Amino acid sequence: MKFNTKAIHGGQDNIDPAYGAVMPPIYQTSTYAQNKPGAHKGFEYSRSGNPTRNALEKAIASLENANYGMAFGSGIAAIDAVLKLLKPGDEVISTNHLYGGSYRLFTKIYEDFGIQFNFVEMEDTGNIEKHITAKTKLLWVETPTNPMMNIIDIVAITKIARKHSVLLAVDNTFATPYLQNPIDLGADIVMHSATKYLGGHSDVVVGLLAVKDKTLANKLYFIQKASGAIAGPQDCFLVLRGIKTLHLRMQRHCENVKDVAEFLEKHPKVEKVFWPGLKNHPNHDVAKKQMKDFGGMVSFSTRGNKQADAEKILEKLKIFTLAESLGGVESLAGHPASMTHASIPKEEREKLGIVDSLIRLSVGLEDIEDLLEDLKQAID
Ligand code: P1T
Repeated sequence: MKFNTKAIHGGQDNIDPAYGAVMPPIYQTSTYAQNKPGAHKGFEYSRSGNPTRNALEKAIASLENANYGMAFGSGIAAIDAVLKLLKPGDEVISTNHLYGGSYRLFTKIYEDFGIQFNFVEMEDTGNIEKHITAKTKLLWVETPTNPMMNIIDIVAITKIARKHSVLLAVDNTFATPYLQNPIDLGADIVMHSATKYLGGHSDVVVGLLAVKDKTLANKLYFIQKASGAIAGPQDCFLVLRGIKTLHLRMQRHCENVKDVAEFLEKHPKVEKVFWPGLKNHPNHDVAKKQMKDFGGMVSFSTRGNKQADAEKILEKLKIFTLAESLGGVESLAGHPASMTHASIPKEEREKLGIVDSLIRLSVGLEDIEDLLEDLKQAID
């Protein structure tokens, strides 16, 4: 099946053997009757498996050209499950640009459990090999990065991961499987905050993993069951419903963001625009090579770099809602330094370009004329 067909049908065969419902029913049950001990219809207890969750897990495996999927209670819970593959003393090399909550999980939880993280600029792959030791077990990549929209070359990193026999995990939240399939590029694990584009309607918090290898999948299923951070059936249903229009929504997000980025670039009060579709973006060529289009997110800073200016713009926006999160049908605007990336120390944050005037936009599906007008009146 091609992508659009997979978004609607992928992994969804025989989804309701009871009545043939076209959408997977919400199996709001904790447990399943057994005829005699061990004689059941494939499900025993909803922490270890639930038919609605199973449908979503199959859907994400299909979309990411993987063989196995796992659904968790949040994107962070999905990342947490990947980190539980590690042991004290192990080392991780992570991109230095990443979602603030991932950074917080790494440094405030897992460093205390004896795992060491090296945050390196992965746009230059030479930096990675410099930090690899016999203890390195995992490379953690986020691309495009949140909120600077840097692009990391997944194929180049795959070569390093293979050479040193370490796992490569890619947070594919910003790109979605519509734009980029890390497993096809050689990654071992793909992670999604399905809270964003996959759910697509800002009404659910869910995390997903997809993997190809059976042994790795079994370890992750064990962690999912043993640690228990599963997604509930109602939430899985909402993500399944969102996925059915992913291709249409992403296409329009990409069209709208292009016009927004071009508008921002020309505005005299805007200093810099961060969007991988711009020819002057430092990783534009890599983005063109590994992504189908450039996504729905754009960030920009204003001349003079004053937080007060960013705050004024954010207060004046009418159609863009000032809120954390991204990837819904509605346009959102955020101030990374005080919101999504506040957990990164100021000095570190500024080195990454997350300056006080930086504004991040999740460009939604409204009419582009209205979005441009809203930005114009707020920035003017
Ligand atoms: O929020 P949650 O579903 O737990 O997902 C965490 C997460 C992981 N990875 C990336 C790239 C993310 O952007 C996020 C969540 N991000 C936001 C809430 C935000 O506004 O950026």
